[in-house]
This record gives sequence, C-alpha cells and structure tokens, in this order.
Amino acid sequence: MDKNSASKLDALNNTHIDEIISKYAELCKPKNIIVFDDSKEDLAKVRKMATEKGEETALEMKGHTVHYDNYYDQGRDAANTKILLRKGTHISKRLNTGEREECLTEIYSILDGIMQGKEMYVRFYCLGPQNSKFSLLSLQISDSAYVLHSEDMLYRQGYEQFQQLEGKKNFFYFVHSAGELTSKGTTKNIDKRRIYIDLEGNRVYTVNNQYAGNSVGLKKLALRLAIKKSNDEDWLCEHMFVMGAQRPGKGRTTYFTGAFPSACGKTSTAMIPGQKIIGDDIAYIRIGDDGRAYAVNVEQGIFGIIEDVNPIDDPLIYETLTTPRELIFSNVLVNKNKPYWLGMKTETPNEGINHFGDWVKGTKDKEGKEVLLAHKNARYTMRIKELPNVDPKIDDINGAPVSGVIYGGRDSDTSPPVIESFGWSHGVFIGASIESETTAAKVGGTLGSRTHDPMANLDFLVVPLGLYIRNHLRFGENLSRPPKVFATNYFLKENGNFINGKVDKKVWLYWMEGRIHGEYKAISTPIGLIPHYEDLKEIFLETFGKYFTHEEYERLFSIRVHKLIERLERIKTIYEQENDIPQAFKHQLEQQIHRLEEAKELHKKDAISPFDF
Ligand code: GTP
Ligand code: SPV
Ligand code: MN
Repeated sequence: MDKNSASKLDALNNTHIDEIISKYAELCKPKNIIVFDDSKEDLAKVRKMATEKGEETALEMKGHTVHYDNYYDQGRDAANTKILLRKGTHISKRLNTGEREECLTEIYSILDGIMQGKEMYVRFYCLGPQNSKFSLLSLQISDSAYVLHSEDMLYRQGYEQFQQLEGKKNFFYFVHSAGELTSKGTTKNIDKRRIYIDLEGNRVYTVNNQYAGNSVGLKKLALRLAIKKSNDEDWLCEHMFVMGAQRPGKGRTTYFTGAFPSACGKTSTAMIPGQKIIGDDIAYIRIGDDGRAYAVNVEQGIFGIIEDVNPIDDPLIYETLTTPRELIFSNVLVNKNKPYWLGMKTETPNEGINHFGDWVKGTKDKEGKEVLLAHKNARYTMRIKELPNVDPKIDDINGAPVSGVIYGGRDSDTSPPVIESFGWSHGVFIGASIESETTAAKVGGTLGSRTHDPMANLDFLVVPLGLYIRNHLRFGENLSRPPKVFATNYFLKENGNFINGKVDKKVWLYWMEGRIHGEYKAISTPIGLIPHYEDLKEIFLETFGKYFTHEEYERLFSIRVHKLIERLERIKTIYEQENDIPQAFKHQLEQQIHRLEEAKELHKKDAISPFDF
C-alpha cells in the first residue's frame, strides 16, 4: 500500500475497516492495495484504470466505453448465489442456501491467492441519499476497475460518511474478484463462480464473475443484505422504480414506486415520456414524520437493458446513448468503434466484436445456438442526472412521498393491463402473487416460462416469505395514508403478438394518477377495480389523439376467470408449502378465489366482459 492510500485509511480511524482490509489482502495476495476517497482525482483515476487495464475500451464518442463479460457470464447466476445459514436453520425451500461454515471454507479457498499479480481496490459508497436516515454505508473491495467505475456512476460516494462513523461497524462490505482472466480480459473460471451472502457478517463474497448483477456489490448483493435489515427494522427494501407522474394540465407531481421482475418494465415505466424519474431498480421506503410512505432511490445511476432502446420507444435514453458523456456499454456489438444492439431500429453491421468475441452474422456457439449481434441482456451504465427528465427530489434526504405502488409482471394471457386493489392488504396479496415469464436477466433456465415472483423480489429474498409479507402488511397498517396499490400488465398477447403498444403504459399511468386524486370512478370486479371505458377513451384521445374502441377495451379488460382461478390455484399450492404465512394473506387469497368462482357460476363464461359488471 502506498503512503497516500495508507493515509486515507488512517483518516477513517476505524479498526474494523483496517482488519477487513488486512484480512482480505492476506488471503487474496494482491501485489498492491489502492484506497480511494471521494475526490474528483480518484474518480478520474478509476476511469483511467478501467481502460488502461483493458477492462473497458474507448469508443468513438467522447466518454463512451465498452466492457465485455464472459460469454457464459451474461446474467445473474442464481444457482451459485447462496444465502449462508448456520447448521439447523431454515428459511424457505424456494431460496438457495448453503451451510455457512462449509461455504466460508470453500470461498476462502477460492479467494486464496486469487489477486496474485493484480491490484486490490478499496472504495467507499453510500446506499441512498448521503447523510440521510436512508443512508447505508458500504465498503467495496475488488480487483476490477470496471466494477469500481460502474459503482462510481451508479452509487453515491461514501468516504466522508465513513469518516463520521467514528470507529463503528455498521456498514456492509463486499469482497469481489473477477478471478483469472482470459486473453480477452474476461473471467476464465466460470465453473468456480460463487456469490455467497453472509447475512451474519453483513458481507458478500463474489468471485469469478464480472457481469454487474453478480459483481457489483452495491447492486443486488447489497439489496439482499438490506432486505434483512429492513425486515428487522420495519421499513421496506424493494426491487422498485421511483417516479413522478406529471399529466399535462394537472399541475402536480404524483409519486409512484413499482416492482416488476427483471427485464419486465421498471426502467421503461420510470422513463415514460413527459414524466420524472427518481430511480429504476431499487428503492428504500420508510414512514415519514407525517405518517406517509417516503421512497428514495438507493442508486444514482442506471444499469439498464439496451435491447429495444430506440428513438421511438425510448427517445430520452436513446439520445443519451448517442451523445458524449461518461457511459459504459456492456455486451453490445462494436464495429469501427461504434456500438450496436438489438432493437435499436437503425441499420446494423454484419460483423464486429461482441460478447462472443469476433463475430459475423450466423456465428454459432459451442451449443450450436446462433449468437445474436448483441446479448439480450446487454446493458448501459450511466448517471441518472445525465437525463433531462430527472426529478428534483432525486437526492432529497426525506425521499419522495409515495401515493401509488404498482406491481407488474410479464403475463401473456391472464391479467388485464391495469387494476386497482381494494386496499393495502389486497395490494400486498396482489404483489405477493405476481407471476411472470422468465427473461434473459438470469443465466440458465428457459426464456418465457411462467414463474411466481412475489413483489418481483424473490431472487433477492433472504428472509422467509411469510415474514416478508408480514412486514409489508404491517408497514401499511402503520401508515396514516397508505398509497393506493395497482397492478399493471404490459404484455398481453393475442395470436403471439403483443396487444398493446409500448407507449400505452402512459394511459394506464394517467388513469392510476387520476384515481389517486379521486377523478375517476372504477368498476368492481372479482380481482380488483378496473377503469371505465369512457375514461380510457378520453385519456387515449387526449394523450395520443387515438380513438380507443369498445372492442379493444373489451379485449383487454375482460376478466379471464378461468385463467385467473388456475393461477390462484398455483399460488395457493406454493404458499401451502411455506411456514408462517400471515392469516390476512391467506384470507385475501381465499376471498379472491371465492369471488372468481361466484362470477364464473353467475356468468357461465371463461372470460367476462367488463361491460357485464
Ligand atoms: P431490470 O433492469 O432487469 O431490473 O429490468 P426492468 O424492469 O427495468 O426492465 P426494462 O424496463 O428495461 O424492460 C425490459 C424489456 O421490456 C425491454 O426489452 C423493453 O423493450 C420491454 N418492454 C418494456 N415495456 C414494454 C411494453 O409496454 N410492451 C412490450 N411488449 N415490451 C416492453
Ligand atoms: C436485474 O436483473 O434485476 C437487474 C440487472 O436489474 S442486475 O444488475 O443483473 O441485477
Ligand atoms: Mn433489477
């Protein structure tokens, strides 16, 4: 460690941090340790290292770089992500766990000497706005400059707040190594990829990976530690966007949070044209002094899916991706120093370098699968403040007051585009019953298979499902004015094609916003409240100058009783295998099945027209 690094550590005056750094330096055996603070010089240094070490390559546009992950490291590795538990403790069969002592022994043996010949970086961050009651401090140790560079854009700096800790230990820490690298600079030993969540130690070990969902400590690894903390402390830690809805002519901002499984619409919803974004992936929600729910973005950047970002569907993001600024592309095609991706709606070259390596159209991988020009989970990393539609409350230490919560999934044949719950606990039930078709955000598995994903947070849960649901129910009971809870579904299909256009979500948003302000009546159905035809007709006309027909309304909003009952039977089976599911949740489930059975009996149809209620 050089003098400069040593003095940065000294200034923290924290023996816990010193011990952690010595422990992992001894274990990982780097040739050198570099400690960073919040200064501009250190930000610039990280940026420079990322390209000098070849983890990123500069592109034609100023500030843009590209990073590649190994071909088999293109998404989160659920199979090798384990929650460490002491012998004899159980949380849920649905969660991937490992015996703590065994896993620690294994991970320490993988870490042994893993940084030989490399540098070890130490950097400090803050989850949530700095110096707020939401702030959680995090220490990142990594041998990857790409990981640090990503975190510099995605998270707020934390060195100064660490100085204020006065020797205390209340922070998370993350130990990462990309492991041995191939000649292309990507992780070599994917078979030894491990992500071990040690709740007891408030730490996560992650090795032999680079894909940010696996490597970046502050993102989904910290989410898991924070879920545990929030459950112990009665606040919520969610896989949610935070946005401000601003309907023209209304003169108000109405804040929503929303949970959708990975690659199912959080960024797209937070980026609806004309609205304001606070965050697109992770939110902490606490009760404010006035008894209302307040949400912050845990992050300050976007690690967003690039597929389908084009001037029509995502004009603002497209603009930021095609103009100079600090930005990392990952796993896209590069030809003549320009990036290309799927669904960008411009002409794309038939060759170049991508996540596979040298690529020409038609290239097949070892499994005989055609390699597309970019990965479906290719992403971009940038600061939210680069966007023109950032909400002024982005760094508000009190958060933004939440008036609406939206749950959504990728559902081709069961749920209508938008419904409102009967109240908070019915809303919790709706969130806890999300089913969604699987996407490319996780490695392995098949795309498009239906899976249950409570609150879009199952991948990150570290506490029993029953406890997590109970925490949600209790949170609502403690609010003076609970947000209205809605569910959306952007993905209904007919004959294999999506029924709705991507822009239609703006109409559902304006309806929800209007409901919050008491401007629309709604129709009560067995699954919740749905919009009246006339109201949607008016919003479609005002927003898009489009005439929304009776027939379209009926097609979208018919209550598919048969499919809905089938789904609830699946959900019921799942919950029957869980311990300690709150009575209030079971009651909601039984009631909803009962209402659907009654409607089926009365109408003698598999799908009931909204005009029949
Ligand atoms: P994570 O970052 O993985 O947590 O995902 P996310 O929830 O932020 O997903 P995002 O909004 O980036 O959406 C992912 C994919 O869904 C993109 O490929 C979009 O094109 C697609 N998508 C978003 N909205 C719609 C929609 O209304 N209709 C259809 N058909 N596709 C959509
Ligand atoms: C997700 O998969 O939900 C993401 C991307 O937001 S990752 O960083 O991989 O978690
Ligand atoms: Mn996510």
